[in-house]
Amino acid sequence: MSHELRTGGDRGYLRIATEEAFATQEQVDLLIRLVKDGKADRGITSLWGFYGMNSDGRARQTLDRLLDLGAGRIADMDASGIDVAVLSLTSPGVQAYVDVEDARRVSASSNAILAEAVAARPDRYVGMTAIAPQDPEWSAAEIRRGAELGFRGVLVNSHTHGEYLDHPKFDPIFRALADTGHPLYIHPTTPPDSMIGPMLEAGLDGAVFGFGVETGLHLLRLITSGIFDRYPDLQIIVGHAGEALPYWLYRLNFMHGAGVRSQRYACLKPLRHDLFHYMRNNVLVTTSGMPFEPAIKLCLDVLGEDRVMYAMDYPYQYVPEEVRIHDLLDIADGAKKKLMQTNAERVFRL
Ligand code: 1DF
Ligand code: MN
Repeated sequence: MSHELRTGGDRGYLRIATEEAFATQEQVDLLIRLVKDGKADRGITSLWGFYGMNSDGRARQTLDRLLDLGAGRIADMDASGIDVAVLSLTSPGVQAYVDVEDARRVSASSNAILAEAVAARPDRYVGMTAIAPQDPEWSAAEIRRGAELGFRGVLVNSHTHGEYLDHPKFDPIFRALADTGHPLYIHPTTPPDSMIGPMLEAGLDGAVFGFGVETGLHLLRLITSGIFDRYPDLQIIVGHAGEALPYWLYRLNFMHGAGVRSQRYACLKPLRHDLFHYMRNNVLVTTSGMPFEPAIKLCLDVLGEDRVMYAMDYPYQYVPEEVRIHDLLDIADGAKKKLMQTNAERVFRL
């Protein structure tokens, strides 16, 4: 039971893929330098020691595809029936850099390269702004500049040197998100040194597990810190079927409520709503790397059909067969069109 994968909407919907990565040569060169100089944390040393410096076939091919915003990428989209790719600077973006000037410079130059690619193929590409949380005020200005360049969202590769966006110093970033109305995509990176030890020891620090645990924690910290009470219109997107939070939601909500009531932690303050409310009003999840019917159905059940969006996770998971799995999901036609096309059009204002 297989069908051809064509662009153009022959199945009643366009396919808009929402977590699609690119890299720039400058970004990669600096990551490799960081790793070689021993200045990267353990996770980035593991991740970019592989993708940047290994001759393994998967590493080489992935890097070639990351660096291609031209004909090769469009050909892969055509071959897998992807109409539109929402593009973002690959993990860890510029967030692993120690030098803040490096982070600002590569963030800005990557945004310029992306803006040019989107301008060349506005029919196929949508861009998200890369930021340098090392400098929150600069990042806020870059979010506003990104909106002027035509980007439709902002993507952060989770923690920055072990710091999380619930820290008050990052507030200018949320101010700028509120002013532009852009959604924030929290994409994974490897866990910080303070978390990675037992994962690295077992070879489970990367996309296999560490990514999801760390990114789920990031979103959960933002929710429990009250970010959505301060910014009720803010929309945050996470990939990989919600980085496990939809699955855990009952327990998270129960135990969070109990923790708040017992006043066990000074940092856990009462929120205006329960965790279900924020997940159903402020959070969207994508199916990147999770073409897995039980997980997608759980997300649809927990968050509702307006809050789940398709993603391929190109080029890390360029598996055209997984597009077919999405096409053949046993869900109503209306829900499928929302999943593949119209939720992304609404969220990214396409
Ligand atoms: C991997 C996966 C690496 C994803 C990534 O960035 C990444 C991987 C370096 O498979 O090692 O972004 N991903 O999104 O699943
Ligand atoms: Mn990804």
